[in-house]
Amino acid sequence: MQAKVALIMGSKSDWATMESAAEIMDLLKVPYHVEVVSAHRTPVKLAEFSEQAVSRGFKVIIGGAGGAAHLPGMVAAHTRLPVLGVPVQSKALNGMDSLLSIAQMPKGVAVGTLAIGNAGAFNAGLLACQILANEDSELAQRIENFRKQQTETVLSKPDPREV
Ligand code: RP5
Repeated sequence: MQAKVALIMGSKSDWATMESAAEIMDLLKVPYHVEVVSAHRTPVKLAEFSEQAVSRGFKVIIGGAGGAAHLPGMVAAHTRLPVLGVPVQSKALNGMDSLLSIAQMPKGVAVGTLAIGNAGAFNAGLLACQILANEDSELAQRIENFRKQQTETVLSKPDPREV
């Protein structure tokens, strides 16, 4: 099936974080394309990838990067597709650098910024599915089921000492 989500990241070292986006998309049966595309090390590839994203049939792009995390913003500069940015937790500054680099976009070029680390990556995958679900009623139902199950799991074990 044609992948409608592009899951890209600045380095192979980002995969440990970004695989959380893949995890929820696998669960919700949404196909995605994965690739390392670096804003700093492969800038021409990043521009070409972003410019071709619409014609390749992608509907959403998830971009993860750490440190001076220009990737999501630079991708957004080259495409009208919605870009979800995931700040990867850096060693030096614990991801605050990544977060601010991704969140503080100038007016007129939008990036939807998620939380630092695995929770942010998971939610980026979930949000991409929710965007696609507007045009896919079966996917919408799978998301409803996921949310219901999550709620039931919390309600069924209210004792915090219980595993
Ligand atoms: C960023 O630099 C990447 O997104 C990664 O989070 C960070 C470190 O990259 P490596 O030195 O591990 O390749 O571009």
